[in-house]
Amino acid sequence: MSSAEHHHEQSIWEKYIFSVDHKVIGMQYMFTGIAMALIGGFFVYVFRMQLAFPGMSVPGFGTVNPMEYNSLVTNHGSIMIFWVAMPVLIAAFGNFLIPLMIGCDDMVFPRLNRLSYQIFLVSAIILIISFFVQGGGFGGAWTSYPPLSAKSEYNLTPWGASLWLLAVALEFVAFLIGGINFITTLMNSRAPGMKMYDIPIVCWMIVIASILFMASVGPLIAGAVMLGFDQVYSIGFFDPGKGGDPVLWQHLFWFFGHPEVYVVLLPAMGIVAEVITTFARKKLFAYKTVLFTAAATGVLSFFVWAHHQFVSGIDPRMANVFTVTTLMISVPIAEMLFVYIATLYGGSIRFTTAMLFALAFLAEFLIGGVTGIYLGASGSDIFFHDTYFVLAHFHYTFVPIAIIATFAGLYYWFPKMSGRLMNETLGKIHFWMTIIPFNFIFIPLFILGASGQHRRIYNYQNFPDLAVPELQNLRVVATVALIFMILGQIPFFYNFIVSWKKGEKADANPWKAATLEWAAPSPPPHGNFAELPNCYRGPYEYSVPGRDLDYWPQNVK
Ligand SMILES: [Cu+2]
Repeated sequence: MSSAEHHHEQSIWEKYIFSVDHKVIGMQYMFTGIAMALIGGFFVYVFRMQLAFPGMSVPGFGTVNPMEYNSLVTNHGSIMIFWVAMPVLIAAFGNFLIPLMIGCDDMVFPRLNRLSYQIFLVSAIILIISFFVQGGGFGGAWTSYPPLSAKSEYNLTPWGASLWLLAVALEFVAFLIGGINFITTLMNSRAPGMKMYDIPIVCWMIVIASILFMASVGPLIAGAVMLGFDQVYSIGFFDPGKGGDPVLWQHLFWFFGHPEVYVVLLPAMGIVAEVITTFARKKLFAYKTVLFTAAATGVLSFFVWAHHQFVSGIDPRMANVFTVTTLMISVPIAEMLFVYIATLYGGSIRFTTAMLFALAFLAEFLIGGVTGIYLGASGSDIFFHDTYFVLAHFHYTFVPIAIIATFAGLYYWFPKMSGRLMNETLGKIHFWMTIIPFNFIFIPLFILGASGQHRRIYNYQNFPDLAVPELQNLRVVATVALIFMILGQIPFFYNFIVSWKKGEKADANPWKAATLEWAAPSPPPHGNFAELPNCYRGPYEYSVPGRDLDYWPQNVK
């Protein structure tokens, strides 16, 4: 883009609605993701109230019938993964950060970038519409297994199921388009002199995640088309009565679904790495190790999917293979956690709110990782499968990823986004009001799961064999903790909204960080840098104003 194009007067319309500026698109993704998180959060409030106090009239919703329960659970999962974790961690941070951190003025394809957001927005609107069609929102779980999702007597929400499928497919298109932009921009638009190993680790993580997404989503899109035909024309790709195979869907889904975990995990780990290096005042302990283990994790993540299918009738010999690959994948992730801990060692640590969230990510994600080992081993999985143990395990991975690491990133880059500082006291109140209730929600669910409580049951009073009725109190503890966690977000929203307008003004580099985005003004204007940075005099020889010279950036050799 020419500089003349950068500096013409823009109407509000051009500036906020149809902008091609990567920062505006990033923030559109962020605000849409936060809005969807409110919907997904409301859903979990409703169904957890039903689980703790079956049959009660839930304030703000009313009584929950079994169909509504299924629909709330399904859409809570779908929303949190596809419309919250992915848009915020990849699209919002990727768009906002990549051009700023590699020192260029915008993405390579700004209009494609705008198209990506617009398709994403349409997908979100279609999903919301699907809650109100005949039969209600899709209730066949976020994994959408046939026959619950195909045209059959078991699919009680046929309209909701088809709209859900359409919304997910469009969401994938949006992220494919966005991923193309991230990869080409990282490869082509770096500041002159910035070499591969000078790229900030979070940019690498987002790009590796985009590649993983692209490589894994193809089979699922094919599967989605087949499922669509099953829904509308009863072709029977997944129907044994017509010669199809329902387990085929499970393979196509989890071939995508497991790499998907790393699609959101890697950006989260990148965010945490940036926050930790800045607030420990140290370079990342082993930059190349993190980079290569992330890539290795990505490759390995394509060979673990059938650990979701140990009880689906797959060949037990295959279960052994997938047990081994699944246990192997914990090695690189553990290695990354060790690098982060080694980065803290000997550092001059500042306990800002962003840093607290980053540290909490390491501790909480560790619990998620360790409990995954029991599920990855086919012997123990046969017991734990479809219990609340699974549910508690993946919430100990996804909540650290999609909530805790996201907050670390939001608190850290807020001054760059808004030009103002957030209130740290309110931030710390928010931190504790999030972390403490979070553990009180899911530790009881581990206990319930290990005691045999089955997932996806609407009213445990009716199914004493699957419910451990004597542990009802634990369900109440989890629900009450959830309400505390939801209330704990009020200080965040207050802080975020008020600080955006009236917070203390931030200079270009309030944290004295060393990466390039802090060389741009806060907030950066359209075009980002007054003069585009160059790194010809060696890595990071450009000066980031206010950089704390006591420490060096992560990648100086
Ligand atoms: Cu998996």
